[in-house]
Amino acid sequence: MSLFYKSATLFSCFLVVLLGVFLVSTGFKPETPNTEAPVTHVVTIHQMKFDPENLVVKKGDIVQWVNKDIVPHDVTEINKKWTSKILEKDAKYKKVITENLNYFCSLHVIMKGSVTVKNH
Ligand SMILES: [Cu+2]
Repeated sequence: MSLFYKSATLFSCFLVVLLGVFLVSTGFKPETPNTEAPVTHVVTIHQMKFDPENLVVKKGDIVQWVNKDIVPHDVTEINKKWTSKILEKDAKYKKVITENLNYFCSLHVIMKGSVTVKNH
């Protein structure tokens, strides 16, 4: 093997390593779909309020309502498309959020909340 050939091979190896380092440093991940694991957001119901009242989530995230009042509440879609069961103290209700949501408590109609889907 000539000296030229040897150094050319060595140089190619060096380029491959350099490319690897470059790709890693730029955060390149082959065939990684642009999805993140869903996050669970907790809305606490206390003192006759949903807290936080207005929540921003990513599509596919989960919202879990927890009733911390001593009186029962529920979570009802604003147009009554669906409702949770009545939530006694410490009861929980979970929902996967795929679109914007406005809701209220059908037992105390002044209690309202919203979930906004944002994908950035
Ligand atoms: Cu209520």
